[in-house]
Amino acid sequence: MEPQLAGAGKVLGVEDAERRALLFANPGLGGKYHATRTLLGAYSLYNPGETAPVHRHTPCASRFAISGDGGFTTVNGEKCVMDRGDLILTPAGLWHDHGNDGTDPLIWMDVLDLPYVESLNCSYFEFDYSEAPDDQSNSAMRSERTTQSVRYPTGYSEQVYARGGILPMFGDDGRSQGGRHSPKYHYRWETTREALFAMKDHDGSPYEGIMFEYCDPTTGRPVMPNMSFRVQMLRGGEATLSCRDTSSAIYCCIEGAGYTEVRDVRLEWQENDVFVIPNWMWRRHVNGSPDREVVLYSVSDFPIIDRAGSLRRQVKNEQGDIVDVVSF
Ligand code: 1HN
Repeated sequence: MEPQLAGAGKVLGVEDAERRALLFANPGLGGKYHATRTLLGAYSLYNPGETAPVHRHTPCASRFAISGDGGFTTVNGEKCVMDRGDLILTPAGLWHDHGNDGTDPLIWMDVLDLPYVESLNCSYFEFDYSEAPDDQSNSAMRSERTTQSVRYPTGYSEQVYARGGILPMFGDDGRSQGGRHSPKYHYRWETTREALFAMKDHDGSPYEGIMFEYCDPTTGRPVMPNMSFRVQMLRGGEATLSCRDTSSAIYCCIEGAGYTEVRDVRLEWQENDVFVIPNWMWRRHVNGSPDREVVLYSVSDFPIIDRAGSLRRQVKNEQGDIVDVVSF
C-alpha cells in the first residue's frame, strides 16, 4: 500500500479532504470500506507541514505510528508527538487534530469502531470548533479554530499514568468523560516494548505467546468501550496452538516476519503488513524466524462481544482436543 499512499499524498491535500486515509475494504463485506463488521482500519499519510483540521465524532478512534518522526495528534488539548509504535487514543466526543512537524512523510494506522457505531445509527461528526480567549473574560469572543491550543504539558499522559499501581490523587480534569474511556491518551512504544521483552523467558500463553492488553490505568479495563488494543511477542521459532473466539480483529506486524493460519488460509506477513482475523475462525500464529522475535499489534471488538453476552472462546490443547475457555 505504500506506493498507493504516496500517490494519494501527491493528488490530495489533507486540508481539502479533512483526512487522507486509505481504508482497508474487506472483500467479504459487500463493498463496504470496513475491515470487519465492527472495525474500520486505514493507513493515513501526512506530508511535512500538513495539518488535518480539528473535529470530533461518536466513533472512537486510534492511531498506531508506523513510520516517521514529528507526527502528532492533539487530543483534548494534549499534543501527543509520535514515535514508531506509539498508540494514541482519540475517544468518542474528544476534539482531535493531526499534523506532521517533521521533515519526512509519515504513515500511521487508524482503527475506529465506526462500523459498529454506524450500525447503531448514532454516528455524528462535528467540525465547528472554537476557543474562548485565554483569560475567558468574555465568552462571546470565542473564535473559530482549525487546530486546538495545547493545554497540557508535553508527555502528560506518560508522566501521570505510566507507572502501574500508583494513580494520581489530583483528578483527571474530565479527561475520561466520567470513566467512559482511559484518561491516558498516549501509550509510548518504548514502555510497551520494554514490558514485552522483559517477559521474553516466561512461558507465556500457548495460544498468544507473551501478550499484553493496553488498559485504562484507573480501572484496569480496556481503554475504550468498544475496542481492545493488544500487543504480543512470539519468541524465535515460536508457533502458537490454535484458538478461536467470537470477536474479530485487525492485526499489524510491528517486528519480524511469519504467518498466521486462519482456518485453512495461510496469511504471510512481515513488518507493517496488516491482516484480519474474522469472528470464530481457528487461528494460529507462527514466527518464521528461529532467532528473531515477532511483535504483533492488534485491535479487536472484544469488549462489544463480551458486553453483548456473546463471547465464546475455544482452544485446541496439545493433544488436539477442543476445550471451551471462559477467560484468556
Ligand atoms: C477519521 O475521523 C480519522 O480523525 C481518520 O483522523 C480516519 C476514517 C474514516 C472516518 C473517519 C481521523 C477516518 C476517520
